[in-house]
Parts: sequence; structure tokens; C-alpha cells
Amino acid sequence: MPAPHGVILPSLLAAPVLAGAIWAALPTAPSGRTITHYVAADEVTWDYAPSGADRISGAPFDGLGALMMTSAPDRIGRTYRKAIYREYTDSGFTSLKPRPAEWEHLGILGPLLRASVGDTIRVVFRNNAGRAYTMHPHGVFYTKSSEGAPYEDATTDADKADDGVPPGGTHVYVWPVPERAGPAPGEGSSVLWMYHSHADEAKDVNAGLMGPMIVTARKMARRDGTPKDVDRELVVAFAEMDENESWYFEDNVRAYTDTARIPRGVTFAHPFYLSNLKETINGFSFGHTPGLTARQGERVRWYVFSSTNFEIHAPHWHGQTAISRHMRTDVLNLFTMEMAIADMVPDNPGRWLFHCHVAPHMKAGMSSTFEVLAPVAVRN
Ligand SMILES: [Cu+2]
Repeated sequence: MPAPHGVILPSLLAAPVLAGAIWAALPTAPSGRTITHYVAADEVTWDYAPSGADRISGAPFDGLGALMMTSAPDRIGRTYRKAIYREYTDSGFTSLKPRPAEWEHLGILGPLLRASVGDTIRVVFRNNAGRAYTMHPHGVFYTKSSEGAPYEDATTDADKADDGVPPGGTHVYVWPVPERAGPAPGEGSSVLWMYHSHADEAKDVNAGLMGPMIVTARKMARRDGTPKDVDRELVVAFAEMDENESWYFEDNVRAYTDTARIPRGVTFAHPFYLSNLKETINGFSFGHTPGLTARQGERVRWYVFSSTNFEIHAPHWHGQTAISRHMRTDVLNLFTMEMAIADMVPDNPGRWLFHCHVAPHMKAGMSSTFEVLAPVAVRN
């Protein structure tokens, strides 16, 4: 005697739902490529304004710029010891992978990790720095052994190895890219996520350890993973680097100042503290972000995000408009660690200001230029 429909039907309906939940929870993508990157945390000396002058005003630093970018016995100046993510060619971690010219603008950011929905990002992470760091991704799928953040999460042993990779250590992070890491219905063809170190989140990120990921909808991805309906991609972090909060603060004080003249325990109100709040676009201030270029008529996608401090930014383009969040605009808004996308077809050639519209940030150098080049000649 068959069971009444009222019994059979719910169980049939429940089966695919349960199976879907189980598949979604598995750490490997059901199809697609596994893309491996070799990424190290490297300690470097970073210069926020390599020309030594204010490239926005075209004049020597003065006012707040002089406070922030000029070294003195009681100021660190414009160069700091930092830790950044850099990509290498292979597991030997001896040869840096060259950054293509179109990605020069990434500046201090780590390598662009790119995937399409269904792929898996695999990062072999080498910690070349002098203290424990990690890689913690946003948006993509991760199990406890690939989260890159230490906290009491009821895990043990191998699931803790990602929580803080010691100096000289290596850890493999595996991040599947399921549908929920790709564009939502109604969104464009690709999305931005970031990754950053999360051993001690604020100190790690202010030391410099952050980078971008782009995920493209599978049907919208070219063979190289770039979105088919975009000609030029630009990734820009409006990032306050609070050097007072960096792991390397004491190192920098010792290396660049007369330590006896450095006040201790000061806060925002003190000029020394302010001088260490670097307002940057991809780690550069006062017009030094290189390579922000596109051609007139190109379909340009801007991926914009912010950093970990008490940040409010208002990225503003001169000379062009964009569409972001279904609205035509020329100003975005970002809170802490917010990610936003804007699509633009530049129609107005020339060198244009691209800056944070929050006045104190602009005064402190959160400005760059965006160059719209002549269109490529089309042959008929
Ligand atoms: Cu700002």
C-alpha cells in the first residue's frame, strides 16, 4: 500500500533542499578551475609620496602636507617600515611575479586574486615577516582551516594552523568561489572582495597587509576570468594607514626620529599622532598613485574599498560620471571596509582630479589624478 501523497511529497521536496545545503557546505567547488597564487608577507620600506613634493598642487609640501610628509627629529615623515602582500612566481618564493602595467595602480595592495564562480582560489602563503600574519578573505567560502583569524571557535589542531602563520612559516589557504561569492541578481557581471591579515586585524592592516579579489559571474567571464562587458578595470582603496597602530610603529620611531623628542600615549589632538595618519589612495598620498588611466569610450569598472579604521570616504571623480548602485553619480560613499563598484564610460579626455571629498582627508593628501587618454583608433 503506497503511502499517501501527503507523506511522500514533503520528503521528496526536502531531499534536494538538504542535498543542496550539503553540497554548498563542501569546501571544494563542484566544477571550475583551481587557481594557485604564491603570496608572501614581506617587510618593505614604503614611501607615501616618492617625489617628495605635493603633486596635486605642483608645489612643495606646506601646511598639513608638510606635517605629514616631511621628516624631522620629532616626525617620521613619508617613509615607513611596513608589511605588504607580494606575489611570487612559484613555491620557491625567490622571484617576484611582475605586476603588469595596467595593474601598476594597485600600489601597496596585494596581488589581484581573480576567479569566476565555480573556481577555487588556492593561496600558498609564505610569511617572510618577523611576526605572525595571516590571510583572511571576504566573501568567498572558507572552512576553519582557511579563515585566517584567531578566536575561540571550538576548533583544534589543523584548523588552527591558519590563525597565525609564524615567521618563516607557510600555510595553504583554499577558498572555493560558490554562487554566493559572485554577483547577486540585478548586479553587474563581477564583484569585489578583499583579503587582509587578521592575526591582529587592526595592527596587521595598518601595517599594510590588504589586497583585492574580483569574482566574475561564470557566464560573463572571458577565458582569463575578466568580465566580458568591461574593457578596463581599476581597483582603488581609499585607505587610512594609521601608523600609530602599525606593528612597526616603534621601529619607525627608532629609525627615523630622535626618540627622546617623541611623545608617548598621545591621541588625535597631538600633531605627532596626526602626522602618522596617512590618508592614501592605494598607499600613496598627494597625487602619487601611479597608473590610474583609461581610454575615452572604454567600459571602465571601478572597484573601490576602504580600510579598517574609523573611516568615512567620499571618492569623487572630476570630469566624468559613473553608475553605482543603480544611480548616476560622481561621488561614492564608503564606510569602514566597505566595497563598492562603479561603471564609467569616460567621455572627457584629460588629467582629472580623483579624490576623497571628506575635507580633512583631502587636505591630508587623499588625492590622485585619473587620466583619460584618447581612444584607440579603430580600423574599418
Ligand atoms: Cu576620505
